[in-house]
Amino acid sequence: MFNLENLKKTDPTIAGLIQKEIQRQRDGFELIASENIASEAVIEAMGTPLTNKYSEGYPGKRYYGGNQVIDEVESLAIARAKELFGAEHANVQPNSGSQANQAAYMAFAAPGDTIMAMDLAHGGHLTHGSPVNASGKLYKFVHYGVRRDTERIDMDEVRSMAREHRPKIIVAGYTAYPRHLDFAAFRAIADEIGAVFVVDMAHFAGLVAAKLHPDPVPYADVITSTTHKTLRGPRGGMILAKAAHAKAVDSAVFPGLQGGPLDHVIAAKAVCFAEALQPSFVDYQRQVLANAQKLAQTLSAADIRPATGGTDNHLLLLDLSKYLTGKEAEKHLEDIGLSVNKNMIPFDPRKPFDPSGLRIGTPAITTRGLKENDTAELGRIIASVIKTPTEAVKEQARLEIKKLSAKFPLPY
Ligand code: DSN
Repeated sequence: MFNLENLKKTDPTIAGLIQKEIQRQRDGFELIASENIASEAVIEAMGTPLTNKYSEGYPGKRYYGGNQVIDEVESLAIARAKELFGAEHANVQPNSGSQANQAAYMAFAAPGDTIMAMDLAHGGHLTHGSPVNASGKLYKFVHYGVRRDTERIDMDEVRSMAREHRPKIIVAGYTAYPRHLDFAAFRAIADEIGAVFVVDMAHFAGLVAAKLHPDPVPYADVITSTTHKTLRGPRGGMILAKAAHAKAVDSAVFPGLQGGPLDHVIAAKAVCFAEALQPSFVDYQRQVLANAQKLAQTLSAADIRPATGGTDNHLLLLDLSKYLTGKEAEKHLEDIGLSVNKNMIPFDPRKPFDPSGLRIGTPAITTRGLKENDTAELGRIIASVIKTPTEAVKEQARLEIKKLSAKFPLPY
């Protein structure tokens, strides 16, 4: 339980809202694939006077005095990130995954240059060149997608597009793709055309850290990530790189894009990396995968189709077109205490604000302690509401979710 005593006196309104949000998280389940539940240790590190410090620059080379301790904190975070991923270089300053991606582009491309990435509508990300994002405005993005028949990335298509457009950078990574990526094939294509190969592993970083996922580190020039998804740390970003790219990456983050780093968050990233280096983190990630498999089986058995027929990772992309829209499903599930997000499915005839699909992930429920049997129960409740979203069914589902969530308390 957090001690909000000072906050309650200074700003009871915000204190009350924080308590209300903690209660909301306690009462239901987060099934948003990009969310997780950070440990109390991570949250404690974030809520410290490290926020008071300015430390533009990097350890040993700052623009402000008084950074002796901050240097130790950031150096430790860097060392742990390198150890965790076996990386030659790490930059722990990006404030978010978006800024990590912008820095990767800035390090290797000039405005107007061509970059190739996955189509947002097929599972990519806003910062992979969406026209409404800075990435899409600054660079000329070309997008590969998935095949209509398999709903999987077609590496022959990636290769022929790379040959045709000769991008400076090729990006592999996703927010809504339930399958492994072929890093070796991406690397070979990048080598063929002399492109820089960037992997955005924000979604699956925790699985990589646990060595339960193909490892991009041997193949990618640069890897961007967030620290708060499967990695279960504080909200933030990071970049790993080959030693040869260290200077380009560091200069792009600071002074290229950011000013003073968030030292309190960097301390929390160091804590997160230490947690991820523990054997129990591997057990956790193994359970994330087992729960995703169980959810896929339960929903498939209930005739709710996961795109590609299943999952290799922590997320499912459900095609709901037989029953209701993604927006309707998101609302019905929210009504019973489950947070999910509507999502486009590949070749979706509908629009992003009311698409045909739903994205569901298991990182947060696994942190809560759910095992396969519990996940199957959750899947059965989800299926009942998606297929018959009547008030009576929802009322029953709401009670079942309340009972299930009470069995798996938040750590705070
Ligand atoms: N918002 C994240 C996600 O949900 O995947 C990506 O930035």
